[in-house]
Amino acid sequence: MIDGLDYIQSLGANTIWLLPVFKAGSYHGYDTVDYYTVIPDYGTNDDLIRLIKEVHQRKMHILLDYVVNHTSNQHPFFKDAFNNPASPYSEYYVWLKKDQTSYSSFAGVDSMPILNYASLKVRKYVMDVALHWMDPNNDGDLSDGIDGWRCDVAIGPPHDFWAQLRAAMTAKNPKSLLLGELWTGAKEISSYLQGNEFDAAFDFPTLAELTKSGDINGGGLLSGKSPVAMVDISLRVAQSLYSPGAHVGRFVNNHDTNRVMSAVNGDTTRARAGAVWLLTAPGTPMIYYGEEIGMKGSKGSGPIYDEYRREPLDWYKAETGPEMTGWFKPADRNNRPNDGISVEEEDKLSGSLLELYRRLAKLRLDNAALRQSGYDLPKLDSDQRNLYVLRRWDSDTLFLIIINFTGQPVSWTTAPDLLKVNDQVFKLESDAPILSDLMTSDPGSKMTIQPAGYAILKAAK
Ligand SMILES: [Ca+2]
Ligand SMILES: [Ca+2]
Repeated sequence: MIDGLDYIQSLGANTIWLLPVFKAGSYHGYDTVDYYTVIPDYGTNDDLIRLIKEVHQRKMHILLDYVVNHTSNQHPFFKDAFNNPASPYSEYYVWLKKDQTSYSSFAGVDSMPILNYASLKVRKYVMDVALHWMDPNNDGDLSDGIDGWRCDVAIGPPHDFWAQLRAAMTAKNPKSLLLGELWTGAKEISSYLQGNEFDAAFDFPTLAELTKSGDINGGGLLSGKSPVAMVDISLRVAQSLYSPGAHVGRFVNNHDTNRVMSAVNGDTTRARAGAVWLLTAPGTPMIYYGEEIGMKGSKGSGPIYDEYRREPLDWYKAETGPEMTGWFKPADRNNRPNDGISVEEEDKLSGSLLELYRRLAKLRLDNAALRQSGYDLPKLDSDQRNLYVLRRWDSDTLFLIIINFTGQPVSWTTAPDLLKVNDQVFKLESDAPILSDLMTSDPGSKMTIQPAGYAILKAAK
Protein backbone atom coordinates (compact mmCIF):
# COMPACT_ATOMS: atom_id res chain seq x y z
CA MET A 1 0.00 0.00 0.00
CA ILE A 2 2.77 2.42 0.93
CA ASP A 3 4.53 1.76 -2.38
CA GLY A 4 1.21 2.33 -4.16
CA LEU A 5 0.53 5.78 -2.71
CA ASP A 6 2.10 7.57 -5.70
CA TYR A 7 -0.27 5.71 -7.97
CA ILE A 8 -3.30 6.49 -5.82
CA GLN A 9 -2.34 10.17 -5.80
CA SER A 10 -1.95 10.10 -9.59
CA LEU A 11 -5.70 9.48 -9.71
CA GLY A 12 -6.29 12.73 -7.85
CA ALA A 13 -7.43 10.90 -4.72
CA ASN A 14 -6.85 12.55 -1.37
CA THR A 15 -8.57 9.91 0.76
CA ILE A 16 -8.18 6.15 0.94
CA TRP A 17 -10.89 3.85 2.23
CA LEU A 18 -9.53 0.43 3.05
CA LEU A 19 -11.90 -2.53 3.01
CA PRO A 20 -11.76 -4.44 6.34
CA VAL A 21 -8.24 -4.98 7.66
CA PHE A 22 -8.96 -6.58 11.03
CA LYS A 23 -8.74 -10.30 11.78
CA ALA A 24 -11.87 -11.96 10.51
CA GLY A 25 -13.45 -15.29 9.74
CA SER A 26 -13.72 -14.80 5.96
CA TYR A 27 -11.49 -13.53 3.18
CA HIS A 28 -13.64 -10.37 2.84
CA GLY A 29 -13.21 -9.39 6.47
CA TYR A 30 -16.83 -8.44 7.13
CA ASP A 31 -17.00 -10.84 10.07
CA THR A 32 -14.50 -9.46 12.55
CA VAL A 33 -12.83 -11.73 15.10
CA ASP A 34 -10.44 -9.17 16.59
CA TYR A 35 -10.92 -5.42 16.14
CA TYR A 36 -7.48 -4.67 17.55
CA THR A 37 -5.33 -6.79 15.21
CA VAL A 38 -4.57 -6.45 11.50
CA ILE A 39 -5.06 -9.53 9.29
CA PRO A 40 -1.60 -11.17 9.21
CA ASP A 41 -1.71 -11.58 5.39
CA TYR A 42 -1.90 -7.79 5.16
CA GLY A 43 0.86 -7.08 7.68
CA THR A 44 1.15 -6.08 11.30
CA ASN A 45 -0.44 -3.34 13.38
CA ASP A 46 2.85 -1.47 13.06
CA ASP A 47 2.61 -1.71 9.27
CA LEU A 48 -0.85 -0.15 9.41
CA ILE A 49 0.41 2.67 11.62
CA ARG A 50 3.32 3.24 9.22
CA LEU A 51 0.83 3.44 6.34
CA ILE A 52 -1.29 5.96 8.24
CA LYS A 53 1.78 8.14 8.85
CA GLU A 54 2.86 7.95 5.19
CA VAL A 55 -0.65 8.90 4.11
CA HIS A 56 -0.66 11.87 6.48
CA GLN A 57 2.77 13.01 5.30
CA ARG A 58 1.21 13.42 1.87
CA LYS A 59 -1.65 15.45 3.34
CA MET A 60 -3.99 12.62 2.48
CA HIS A 61 -6.59 10.93 4.68
CA ILE A 62 -7.35 7.32 5.50
CA LEU A 63 -10.64 5.70 6.45
CA LEU A 64 -11.00 2.17 7.73
CA ASP A 65 -14.00 -0.07 7.28
CA TYR A 66 -15.85 -0.66 10.53
CA VAL A 67 -18.07 -3.71 10.81
CA VAL A 68 -20.31 -2.64 13.66
CA ASN A 69 -23.64 -4.28 12.93
CA HIS A 70 -22.34 -7.75 13.71
CA THR A 71 -19.20 -9.69 14.61
CA SER A 72 -17.93 -13.08 13.53
CA ASN A 73 -19.28 -16.11 15.36
CA GLN A 74 -15.57 -16.76 16.02
CA HIS A 75 -15.29 -13.52 18.00
CA PRO A 76 -14.29 -14.49 21.59
CA PHE A 77 -17.36 -12.74 23.08
CA PHE A 78 -19.72 -14.76 20.91
CA LYS A 79 -17.85 -18.01 21.50
CA ASP A 80 -18.11 -17.43 25.24
CA ALA A 81 -21.80 -16.55 25.16
CA PHE A 82 -23.03 -19.20 22.76
CA ASN A 83 -24.92 -21.95 24.61
CA ASN A 84 -23.84 -20.30 27.88
CA PRO A 85 -26.46 -18.03 29.49
CA ALA A 86 -24.07 -17.42 32.42
CA SER A 87 -21.54 -15.71 30.13
CA PRO A 88 -20.66 -12.08 30.90
CA TYR A 89 -21.04 -11.49 27.14
CA SER A 90 -24.62 -12.76 26.91
CA GLU A 91 -26.02 -9.25 26.50
CA TYR A 92 -23.76 -8.53 23.53
CA TYR A 93 -25.93 -10.53 21.14
CA VAL A 94 -29.59 -11.02 20.29
CA TRP A 95 -30.67 -14.49 21.39
CA LEU A 96 -33.75 -16.19 20.03
CA LYS A 97 -33.67 -19.04 22.56
CA LYS A 98 -33.07 -18.93 26.30
CA ASP A 99 -30.28 -21.50 26.10
CA GLN A 100 -28.46 -19.10 23.71
CA THR A 101 -28.10 -21.56 20.88
CA SER A 102 -30.15 -19.55 18.40
CA TYR A 103 -29.54 -15.89 17.56
CA SER A 104 -30.17 -13.03 15.15
CA SER A 105 -27.60 -12.82 12.41
CA PHE A 106 -26.85 -10.55 9.46
CA ALA A 107 -28.75 -11.64 6.33
CA GLY A 108 -29.50 -14.89 8.17
CA VAL A 109 -25.85 -15.95 7.87
CA ASP A 110 -24.82 -17.91 11.00
CA SER A 111 -21.24 -16.64 10.91
CA MET A 112 -22.35 -13.01 11.47
CA PRO A 113 -24.26 -12.65 14.77
CA ILE A 114 -25.84 -9.21 15.20
CA LEU A 115 -24.64 -7.03 18.08
CA ASN A 116 -27.23 -5.93 20.63
CA TYR A 117 -27.28 -2.13 20.73
CA ALA A 118 -29.70 -2.15 23.65
CA SER A 119 -26.63 -3.06 25.68
CA LEU A 120 -24.56 -0.16 27.00
CA LYS A 121 -21.58 -2.49 27.15
CA VAL A 122 -21.82 -3.10 23.40
CA ARG A 123 -21.98 0.63 22.74
CA LYS A 124 -18.94 1.26 24.90
CA TYR A 125 -17.00 -1.56 23.28
CA VAL A 126 -17.74 -0.32 19.76
CA MET A 127 -16.85 3.26 20.69
CA ASP A 128 -13.64 2.17 22.41
CA VAL A 129 -12.47 0.42 19.25
CA ALA A 130 -13.38 3.45 17.12
CA LEU A 131 -11.45 5.85 19.34
CA HIS A 132 -8.49 3.49 19.74
CA TRP A 133 -7.66 3.55 16.01
CA MET A 134 -7.93 7.34 15.94
CA ASP A 135 -4.85 7.49 18.20
CA PRO A 136 -3.46 3.96 18.64
CA ASN A 137 -0.71 4.85 21.13
CA ASN A 138 -3.03 7.26 22.97
CA ASP A 139 -0.51 10.09 23.26
CA GLY A 140 -2.79 12.79 21.86
CA ASP A 141 -0.76 12.98 18.63
CA LEU A 142 -3.20 11.89 15.92
CA SER A 143 -0.61 11.37 13.17
CA ASP A 144 -0.72 7.64 13.84
CA GLY A 145 -4.52 7.60 13.85
CA ILE A 146 -7.08 7.14 11.13
CA ASP A 147 -9.17 10.06 9.87
CA GLY A 148 -12.51 8.37 10.13
CA TRP A 149 -14.65 5.31 9.66
CA ARG A 150 -16.73 3.90 6.85
CA CYS A 151 -19.39 1.99 8.74
CA ASP A 152 -20.72 -1.22 7.27
CA VAL A 153 -24.49 -1.94 7.31
CA ALA A 154 -25.06 1.42 8.96
CA ILE A 155 -28.84 1.02 8.90
CA GLY A 156 -28.40 -1.75 11.50
CA PRO A 157 -27.46 0.08 14.72
CA PRO A 158 -29.98 2.69 15.95
CA HIS A 159 -29.80 6.42 15.23
CA ASP A 160 -28.99 7.40 18.80
CA PHE A 161 -25.91 5.20 18.74
CA TRP A 162 -24.56 7.00 15.69
CA ALA A 163 -25.11 10.34 17.42
CA GLN A 164 -23.23 8.98 20.44
CA LEU A 165 -20.34 7.75 18.29
CA ARG A 166 -20.19 11.01 16.32
CA ALA A 167 -19.99 13.00 19.55
CA ALA A 168 -17.22 10.78 20.92
CA MET A 169 -15.27 11.05 17.66
CA THR A 170 -15.66 14.81 17.62
CA ALA A 171 -14.29 15.04 21.15
CA LYS A 172 -11.23 13.11 20.03
CA ASN A 173 -10.78 14.66 16.56
CA PRO A 174 -13.28 17.26 15.33
CA LYS A 175 -12.03 16.83 11.77
CA SER A 176 -12.72 13.09 11.65
CA LEU A 177 -15.25 11.71 9.19
CA LEU A 178 -18.13 9.32 9.82
CA LEU A 179 -19.23 7.72 6.55
CA GLY A 180 -22.17 5.35 6.41
CA GLU A 181 -22.94 2.48 4.10
CA LEU A 182 -26.60 3.43 4.11
CA TRP A 183 -27.78 1.17 1.31
CA THR A 184 -31.37 2.37 1.24
CA GLY A 185 -33.69 5.04 -0.18
CA ALA A 186 -32.90 8.76 -0.29
CA LYS A 187 -35.40 9.66 2.42
CA GLU A 188 -33.99 7.17 4.90
CA ILE A 189 -30.41 8.16 4.02
CA SER A 190 -31.28 11.78 4.73
CA SER A 191 -32.51 10.86 8.22
CA TYR A 192 -28.89 9.97 9.09
CA LEU A 193 -27.47 13.17 7.55
CA GLN A 194 -29.14 15.75 9.77
CA GLY A 195 -25.85 16.89 11.26
CA ASN A 196 -25.39 14.96 14.50
CA GLU A 197 -24.91 11.47 13.04
CA PHE A 198 -23.15 10.75 9.75
CA ASP A 199 -21.11 13.38 7.90
CA ALA A 200 -21.11 11.40 4.71
CA ALA A 201 -23.04 8.74 2.84
CA PHE A 202 -22.84 7.01 -0.51
CA ASP A 203 -25.53 7.82 -3.05
CA PHE A 204 -26.88 4.32 -3.63
CA PRO A 205 -30.17 5.54 -5.17
CA THR A 206 -28.30 7.32 -7.99
CA LEU A 207 -26.07 4.30 -8.55
CA ALA A 208 -29.25 2.27 -9.07
CA GLU A 209 -30.30 4.62 -11.88
CA LEU A 210 -26.84 4.48 -13.46
CA THR A 211 -26.58 0.68 -13.66
CA LYS A 212 -30.04 -0.54 -12.58
CA SER A 213 -28.85 -3.72 -10.85
CA GLY A 214 -25.46 -4.20 -9.29
CA ASP A 215 -25.67 -7.89 -10.19
CA ILE A 216 -26.96 -7.81 -13.79
CA ASN A 217 -25.02 -6.17 -16.63
CA GLY A 218 -26.38 -4.01 -19.43
CA GLY A 219 -28.96 -1.90 -17.60
CA GLY A 220 -29.36 1.70 -16.49
CA LEU A 221 -28.32 5.04 -17.93
CA LEU A 222 -24.65 4.10 -18.44
CA SER A 223 -25.73 1.36 -20.86
CA GLY A 224 -28.18 3.67 -22.57
CA LYS A 225 -31.11 1.61 -21.30
CA SER A 226 -32.88 4.06 -19.06
CA PRO A 227 -33.79 7.70 -19.60
CA VAL A 228 -31.55 10.44 -18.29
CA ALA A 229 -34.56 11.83 -16.41
CA MET A 230 -34.20 9.12 -13.76
CA VAL A 231 -30.67 10.20 -12.85
CA ASP A 232 -31.77 13.84 -13.04
CA ILE A 233 -34.52 13.15 -10.55
CA SER A 234 -32.25 11.15 -8.28
CA LEU A 235 -29.65 13.95 -8.14
CA ARG A 236 -32.38 16.53 -7.52
CA VAL A 237 -33.87 14.47 -4.70
CA ALA A 238 -30.44 14.13 -3.10
CA GLN A 239 -29.83 17.87 -3.46
CA SER A 240 -33.13 18.71 -1.80
CA LEU A 241 -33.08 16.12 1.01
CA TYR A 242 -29.46 15.90 2.15
CA SER A 243 -28.24 18.69 4.35
CA PRO A 244 -25.95 21.08 2.43
CA GLY A 245 -22.98 20.23 4.64
CA ALA A 246 -23.24 16.48 4.04
CA HIS A 247 -20.60 14.78 1.91
CA VAL A 248 -22.37 12.69 -0.70
CA GLY A 249 -20.24 9.92 -2.16
CA ARG A 250 -20.89 9.33 -5.85
CA PHE A 251 -19.77 6.12 -7.50
CA VAL A 252 -20.37 3.84 -10.46
CA ASN A 253 -19.49 0.55 -8.73
CA ASN A 254 -18.11 -0.86 -5.51
CA HIS A 255 -17.02 -4.18 -4.03
CA ASP A 256 -20.65 -5.33 -3.72
CA THR A 257 -21.64 -4.65 -7.33
CA ASN A 258 -20.47 -5.75 -10.74
CA ARG A 259 -17.56 -3.65 -11.96
CA VAL A 260 -18.61 -0.79 -14.21
CA MET A 261 -16.75 -2.16 -17.25
CA SER A 262 -18.84 -5.31 -16.96
CA ALA A 263 -22.01 -3.35 -16.21
CA VAL A 264 -21.64 -1.70 -19.65
CA ASN A 265 -20.90 -5.11 -21.22
CA GLY A 266 -17.26 -4.28 -21.92
CA ASP A 267 -18.06 -1.20 -24.03
CA THR A 268 -15.02 0.99 -23.37
CA THR A 269 -16.71 4.10 -24.78
CA ARG A 270 -19.49 3.73 -22.21
CA ALA A 271 -16.99 3.12 -19.39
CA ARG A 272 -15.31 6.37 -20.46
CA ALA A 273 -18.63 8.22 -20.41
CA GLY A 274 -19.18 6.77 -16.93
CA ALA A 275 -15.80 8.16 -15.84
CA VAL A 276 -16.81 11.60 -17.09
CA TRP A 277 -20.09 11.34 -15.19
CA LEU A 278 -18.28 10.27 -12.00
CA LEU A 279 -15.44 12.78 -11.95
CA THR A 280 -17.59 15.79 -12.78
CA ALA A 281 -20.47 14.79 -10.51
CA PRO A 282 -21.46 16.94 -7.55
CA GLY A 283 -20.36 15.47 -4.22
CA THR A 284 -17.30 13.30 -3.64
CA PRO A 285 -16.33 10.78 -6.32
CA MET A 286 -15.23 7.35 -5.10
CA ILE A 287 -13.07 5.21 -7.38
CA TYR A 288 -13.19 1.47 -6.68
CA TYR A 289 -9.66 0.19 -7.31
CA GLY A 290 -9.33 -1.25 -10.81
CA GLU A 291 -12.24 0.62 -12.38
CA GLU A 292 -9.75 3.25 -13.57
CA ILE A 293 -7.99 0.69 -15.77
CA GLY A 294 -11.21 -1.01 -16.88
CA MET A 295 -11.00 -4.26 -14.94
CA LYS A 296 -14.05 -6.45 -15.39
CA GLY A 297 -15.96 -8.25 -12.67
CA SER A 298 -19.38 -9.85 -12.52
CA LYS A 299 -20.97 -11.73 -9.66
CA GLY A 300 -20.34 -15.47 -9.93
CA SER A 301 -23.19 -17.93 -10.33
CA GLY A 302 -22.05 -19.95 -7.33
CA PRO A 303 -20.63 -21.44 -5.25
CA ILE A 304 -18.28 -18.43 -5.55
CA TYR A 305 -19.95 -15.03 -5.92
CA ASP A 306 -18.38 -11.71 -4.97
CA GLU A 307 -14.75 -12.75 -5.42
CA TYR A 308 -15.15 -12.21 -9.17
CA ARG A 309 -15.77 -8.51 -8.58
CA ARG A 310 -12.88 -8.24 -6.11
CA GLU A 311 -9.97 -9.55 -8.17
CA PRO A 312 -6.63 -8.03 -7.18
CA LEU A 313 -5.67 -4.76 -8.84
CA ASP A 314 -3.97 -5.75 -12.08
CA TRP A 315 -0.62 -4.01 -11.78
CA TYR A 316 1.22 -5.92 -14.49
CA LYS A 317 0.85 -6.95 -18.11
CA ALA A 318 1.68 -10.51 -17.05
CA GLU A 319 -0.87 -10.31 -14.20
CA THR A 320 1.91 -11.17 -11.80
CA GLY A 321 4.89 -9.28 -10.42
CA PRO A 322 6.47 -7.80 -7.29
CA GLU A 323 4.02 -7.10 -4.44
CA MET A 324 0.98 -8.16 -6.48
CA THR A 325 -1.33 -10.54 -4.71
CA GLY A 326 -2.72 -13.52 -6.54
CA TRP A 327 -5.25 -14.72 -4.00
CA PHE A 328 -8.02 -15.25 -6.54
CA LYS A 329 -7.10 -16.61 -9.96
CA PRO A 330 -9.63 -19.22 -11.06
CA ALA A 331 -9.70 -20.26 -14.73
CA ASP A 332 -12.98 -18.40 -15.28
CA ARG A 333 -11.87 -15.10 -13.77
CA ASN A 334 -12.72 -11.84 -15.54
CA ASN A 335 -9.23 -10.42 -16.06
CA ARG A 336 -6.26 -11.88 -17.97
CA PRO A 337 -2.57 -11.35 -18.67
CA ASN A 338 -1.83 -9.36 -21.87
CA ASP A 339 -5.42 -8.17 -22.25
CA GLY A 340 -4.42 -4.51 -22.45
CA ILE A 341 -5.92 -3.94 -19.01
CA SER A 342 -3.30 -3.34 -16.33
CA VAL A 343 -1.55 -0.39 -14.77
CA GLU A 344 1.64 -1.36 -16.61
CA GLU A 345 -0.06 -1.45 -20.02
CA GLU A 346 -2.01 1.79 -19.56
CA ASP A 347 0.26 3.92 -17.40
CA LYS A 348 1.94 5.86 -20.22
CA LEU A 349 -0.52 4.97 -22.96
CA SER A 350 -2.16 7.92 -24.64
CA GLY A 351 -5.88 7.36 -24.98
CA SER A 352 -6.09 4.77 -22.19
CA LEU A 353 -8.92 4.74 -19.69
CA LEU A 354 -6.35 5.34 -16.95
CA GLU A 355 -5.19 8.48 -18.75
CA LEU A 356 -8.79 9.71 -18.94
CA TYR A 357 -9.30 9.17 -15.19
CA ARG A 358 -6.15 11.15 -14.49
CA ARG A 359 -7.10 13.97 -16.87
CA LEU A 360 -10.57 14.25 -15.36
CA ALA A 361 -9.18 14.15 -11.84
CA LYS A 362 -6.71 16.90 -12.68
CA LEU A 363 -9.45 19.01 -14.22
CA ARG A 364 -11.48 18.60 -11.04
CA LEU A 365 -8.54 19.49 -8.80
CA ASP A 366 -7.55 22.49 -10.94
CA ASN A 367 -11.05 23.98 -10.95
CA ALA A 368 -12.91 24.82 -7.77
CA ALA A 369 -16.07 25.10 -9.88
CA LEU A 370 -15.94 21.33 -10.36
CA ARG A 371 -15.77 20.59 -6.65
CA GLN A 372 -17.79 22.16 -3.87
CA SER A 373 -19.83 24.64 -5.85
CA GLY A 374 -23.18 25.40 -7.36
CA TYR A 375 -24.66 22.90 -9.76
CA ASP A 376 -27.86 22.19 -11.55
CA LEU A 377 -29.35 20.05 -14.27
CA PRO A 378 -30.88 22.64 -16.60
CA LYS A 379 -34.11 22.17 -18.45
CA LEU A 380 -33.38 21.51 -22.13
CA ASP A 381 -35.16 21.88 -25.44
CA SER A 382 -37.07 18.78 -26.44
CA ASP A 383 -34.56 17.66 -29.10
CA GLN A 384 -31.80 17.62 -26.48
CA ARG A 385 -33.80 16.28 -23.60
CA ASN A 386 -32.14 12.86 -23.82
CA LEU A 387 -28.69 14.29 -23.12
CA TYR A 388 -27.21 14.38 -19.64
CA VAL A 389 -26.27 18.00 -19.03
CA LEU A 390 -24.79 19.22 -15.78
CA ARG A 391 -23.77 22.79 -15.01
CA ARG A 392 -21.21 23.56 -12.32
CA TRP A 393 -20.03 27.01 -11.42
CA ASP A 394 -18.33 29.31 -8.97
CA SER A 395 -17.96 33.10 -9.15
CA ASP A 396 -15.43 32.93 -12.02
CA THR A 397 -16.08 29.84 -14.04
CA LEU A 398 -18.96 27.81 -15.43
CA PHE A 399 -18.65 24.27 -16.76
CA LEU A 400 -21.14 22.50 -18.98
CA ILE A 401 -20.81 18.73 -18.97
CA ILE A 402 -22.75 17.14 -21.81
CA ILE A 403 -22.92 13.34 -22.13
CA ASN A 404 -24.88 11.38 -24.71
CA PHE A 405 -25.83 8.08 -23.08
CA THR A 406 -28.37 7.25 -25.79
CA GLY A 407 -27.77 4.99 -28.79
CA GLN A 408 -28.26 7.80 -31.34
CA PRO A 409 -26.18 10.83 -32.30
CA VAL A 410 -27.55 14.08 -30.89
CA SER A 411 -26.67 17.55 -32.12
CA TRP A 412 -25.88 20.31 -29.69
CA THR A 413 -25.71 24.07 -29.81
CA THR A 414 -25.12 25.91 -26.57
CA ALA A 415 -28.27 27.91 -25.90
CA PRO A 416 -27.40 31.39 -24.51
CA ASP A 417 -29.61 30.74 -21.47
CA LEU A 418 -27.28 27.95 -20.37
CA LEU A 419 -24.50 30.49 -19.88
CA LYS A 420 -26.56 32.46 -17.38
CA VAL A 421 -26.67 31.42 -13.75
CA ASN A 422 -28.88 33.54 -11.54
CA ASP A 423 -27.55 37.04 -12.28
CA GLN A 424 -24.18 35.94 -13.55
CA VAL A 425 -23.41 35.79 -17.26
CA PHE A 426 -20.53 33.66 -18.54
CA LYS A 427 -18.90 33.50 -21.95
CA LEU A 428 -17.54 30.36 -23.62
CA GLU A 429 -13.76 30.60 -23.83
CA SER A 430 -13.99 28.72 -27.09
CA ASP A 431 -16.66 26.88 -29.03
CA ALA A 432 -14.42 23.85 -28.80
CA PRO A 433 -14.74 21.66 -25.70
CA ILE A 434 -11.80 21.42 -23.31
CA LEU A 435 -12.30 17.66 -23.24
CA SER A 436 -14.40 15.46 -25.49
CA ASP A 437 -14.77 12.06 -27.10
CA LEU A 438 -16.91 10.91 -30.02
CA MET A 439 -17.90 14.42 -30.88
CA THR A 440 -17.60 16.43 -34.08
CA SER A 441 -17.75 20.19 -34.35
CA ASP A 442 -19.56 21.73 -37.29
CA PRO A 443 -19.23 25.36 -38.38
CA GLY A 444 -21.33 27.73 -36.32
CA SER A 445 -20.64 26.13 -32.92
CA LYS A 446 -22.89 23.19 -33.67
CA MET A 447 -21.68 19.84 -32.37
CA THR A 448 -22.72 16.28 -33.03
CA ILE A 449 -22.26 13.97 -30.09
CA GLN A 450 -22.18 10.27 -30.93
CA PRO A 451 -23.51 7.54 -28.61
CA ALA A 452 -21.39 7.50 -25.42
CA GLY A 453 -19.71 10.72 -26.55
CA TYR A 454 -19.24 13.69 -24.31
CA ALA A 455 -18.08 17.28 -24.28
CA ILE A 456 -16.93 19.49 -21.42
CA LEU A 457 -17.29 23.20 -22.17
CA LYS A 458 -15.72 25.93 -20.08
CA ALA A 459 -16.99 29.48 -19.79
CA ALA A 460 -15.64 32.44 -17.84
CA LYS A 461 -16.99 35.80 -16.73
CA1 LIG B 1 -0.75 8.96 18.64
CA1 LIG C 1 -4.81 -7.75 -17.42
